[in-house]
Amino acid sequence: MALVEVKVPDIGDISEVAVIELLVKPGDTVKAEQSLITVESDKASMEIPSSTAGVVKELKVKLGDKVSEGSVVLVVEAEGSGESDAPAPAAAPAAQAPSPAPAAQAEAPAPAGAPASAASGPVEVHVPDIGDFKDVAVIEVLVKPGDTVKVEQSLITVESDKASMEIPSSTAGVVKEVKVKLGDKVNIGDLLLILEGAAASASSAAPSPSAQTPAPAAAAQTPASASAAQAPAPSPGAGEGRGEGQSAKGEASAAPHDPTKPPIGLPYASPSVRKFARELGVPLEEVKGSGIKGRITQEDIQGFTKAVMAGSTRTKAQGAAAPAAGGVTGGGELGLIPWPKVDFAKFGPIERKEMSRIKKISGANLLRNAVMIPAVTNHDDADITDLEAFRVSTNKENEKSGVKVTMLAFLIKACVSALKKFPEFNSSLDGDALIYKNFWHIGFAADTPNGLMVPVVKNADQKGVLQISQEMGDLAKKARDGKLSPADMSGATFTISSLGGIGGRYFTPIINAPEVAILGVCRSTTEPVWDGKQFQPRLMLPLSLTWDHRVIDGAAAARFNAYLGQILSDFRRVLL
Ligand code: CAO
Repeated sequence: MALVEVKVPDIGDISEVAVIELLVKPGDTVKAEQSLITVESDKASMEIPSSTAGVVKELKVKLGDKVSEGSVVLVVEAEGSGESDAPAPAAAPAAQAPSPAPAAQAEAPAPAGAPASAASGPVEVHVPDIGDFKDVAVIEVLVKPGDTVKVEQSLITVESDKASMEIPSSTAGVVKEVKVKLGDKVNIGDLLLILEGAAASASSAAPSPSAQTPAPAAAAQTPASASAAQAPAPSPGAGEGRGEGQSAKGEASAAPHDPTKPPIGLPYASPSVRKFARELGVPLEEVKGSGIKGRITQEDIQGFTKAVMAGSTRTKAQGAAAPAAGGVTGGGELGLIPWPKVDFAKFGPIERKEMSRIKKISGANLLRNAVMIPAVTNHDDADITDLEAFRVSTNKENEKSGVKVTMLAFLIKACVSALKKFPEFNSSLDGDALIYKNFWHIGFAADTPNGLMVPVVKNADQKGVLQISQEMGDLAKKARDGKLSPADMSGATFTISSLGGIGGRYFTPIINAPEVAILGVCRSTTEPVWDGKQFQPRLMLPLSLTWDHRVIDGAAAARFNAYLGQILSDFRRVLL
């Protein structure tokens, strides 16, 4: 098997572009031309394809790295075992290389019908030279008849399977007729629209023929604010964003997008992710990106879709049509004042560190759950004196088995019993209905170096305390090693968050939607408890039950806690 280095091919006039997505990992089998990474300049994003089929042995780049033509992306064990038929990476065919704005294009001749330098009559606006792109699909039409457009204002967004870009106007004027529609395939020179009262601002600044020529690369090196003699460039971002004011409605007041600035308006996403979102009908602008600079990844689209399907998120269109599950509309409608922006460096030295991916994802979920669930917490205490004695003796007896029983395993079993007695605690909201689940999968919060994770003990009702302890130990280890699979973390019907091993008295855990309740447990302490005649030293376990007030009321929560306390004080009740 020959190891082949796959390098960044000729990507036109672009160097030092940031890696914003890794699309493969070691062990993956890749085909020739399969996209390996997505890179992004301030003009466009594009996927870098593999020149070779094989198995990925090593990734040579990481998120945020800057790459240029010739940079090694990864090492592939080439199919065909290193024989000479394995294409050498350096020979990556240019055709595979997305090159949205090759430098050579800067001097490209004006496309047929390039705008007149100054005109008041109708002027045709054509697709400028867009490099290697042929038959690219129109994915957005950003103006309509009657709109006033400025020079360099984006008119349409086009997309190939490797990159997307906005096509700017070479001329200012009022749109008389748009000659393309969504889904059309366009090429250099194709007629885009007809402008009236057009007067190319280029004319006043530089009457040279090249100045009137839409030349992507030339302008790509020049801020939009520079002289209009610079021909307009296909602007950034590959359709990732529109300049402020450059709305799809094409308001007359629209300011041309400044390509030196990150696009505002539409979100960042690679062409394949945008395509994926379109296929699923996901409104990209409503998806929160978890990638670099808030870039939307395929996982974000999948997560958004799952959340919409589960009823925990609504698209704006859905929000306008009907109330969300449980009658709450989107969090974006809270009308809150903006988050305070403080320059902390003014007050002392600071250090900025990116949060872990897990923290970002769990943070977004926690925020939604905290904001959208009318949650209340009931605190109570359970007498676990006898249970603790039983646990200690069980552990002594089982010393050799290697399985250590902790209080949490008993709590899981006790909670199953309480959930069976109070089934609404084991339910989920579905619009105006409740889904009662006839299975008891208990999630438990596990503290890991990367953040909080919630593995799930499935079918806890069918398992003994020893088996639950064993499974919990395995799952907690997997969590700490970062090896939990999505299946390990899904399906919970109720969650327990135990801080008993750490300390504290009571806390208010946040419900793990779409569940409707969560039990928080803190450290047990020996306390004097009045038995009617005298104070007895009893081991008391603090319980904090948070519940969704749309589903559960305070009386039910108090009963749940009381029942749980009874079981924990005399575990034989589990058998009843
Ligand atoms: N009272 C007193 N002692 C307790 C206790 C309690 N309620 N619960 C556990 N302990 C003791 C255990 O008996 C053990 O003592 P020994 O080492 O002397 O035997 C010690 O605390 C450590 O227990 P543990 O934490 O390893 O085991 P666990 O089964 O209680 O918990 C796990 C496992 C994975 C849940 C835990 O390690 C963890 O990650 N807890 C943090 C959960 C968390 O972060 N919740 C907050 C979520 S909101 O941000």
